[in-house]
Amino acid sequence: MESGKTTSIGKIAKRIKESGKSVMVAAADTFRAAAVEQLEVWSKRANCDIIKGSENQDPASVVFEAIKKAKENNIDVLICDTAGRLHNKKYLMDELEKIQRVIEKELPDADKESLLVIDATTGQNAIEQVKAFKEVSNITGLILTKLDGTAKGGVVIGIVHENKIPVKFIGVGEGIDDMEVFKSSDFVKAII
Ligand SMILES: Nc1nc2c(ncn2[C@@H]2O[C@H](COP(=O)(O)OP(=O)(O)OP(=O)(O)O)[C@@H](O)[C@H]2O)c(=O)[nH]1
Ligand SMILES: [Mg+2]
Repeated sequence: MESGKTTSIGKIAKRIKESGKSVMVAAADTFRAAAVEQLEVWSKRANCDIIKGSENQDPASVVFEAIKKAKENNIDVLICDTAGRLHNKKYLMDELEKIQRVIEKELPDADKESLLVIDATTGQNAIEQVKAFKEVSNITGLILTKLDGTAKGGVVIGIVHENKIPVKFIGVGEGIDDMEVFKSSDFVKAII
C-alpha cells in the first residue's frame, strides 16, 4: 500500500541528519526495482548512505548487511524501508517477521522503533492494518501521512486509544520538509 513509507523515511533521515547524527537507509523493498531507486533518490536528498541488495534478494539479508555496515561505520540510526506491495498479505507479513527476527538477533541491545505508516485517507481499513502488523511486529509508533489533503485521519484516534501506540509524525506534503512532530492538541482542533 502506498501509504508513504519511503517518502517518510526520506523526511526522517533528513531530520536525524540535521540533528547531528549519522543515518543510513536500507532498501529492504527488493520486490520492485523502482522501490530501490526511489529510496536512492531520497537518500541523496537527505544526504545519507544507502545499502542496497540485488534485485529480488531476500529483504532480511539486505537488512542483515545494512546492520553490519552500520556497525562498521558507527552509524547512529539505521532506517529500513520495507515493501508494501507483494503478491499476497501472508507473504508480506512473513517477510516483515523475518526482518524483525534479524534485527532482534543482530541488535539485541539497540533502541529500536517499528513505525507503521498510515495514509490519513485510508479510513477504517487502517484498523485492519494495525491488527495485521501487530501480529508480526511490536509497533512502537505510527506515522500519519497525507494530512495536507482533505482527510483528517480521525480513524487514528480509536487506534491510539485502543492500542496505546503513539503517533510520532505527520506527513503534510510530498517534499522533504513536509513532516511535523505530532501534536495531539492541534490534531483534535483540526478534527473538530
Ligand atoms: N500529499 C502527500 N503525499 C504524500 C505524503 N507522503 C507520501 N506522499 C505521496 O504518496 C505516494 C506514495 O508514497 P511512497 O513513499 O512511495 O509510499 P510507500 O508506502 O513507500 O509505497 P510502496 O513502497 O509502494 O508500498 C507518493 O506519490 C508520495 O509523494 C504526504 O504526507 N502528503
Ligand atoms: Mg515504498
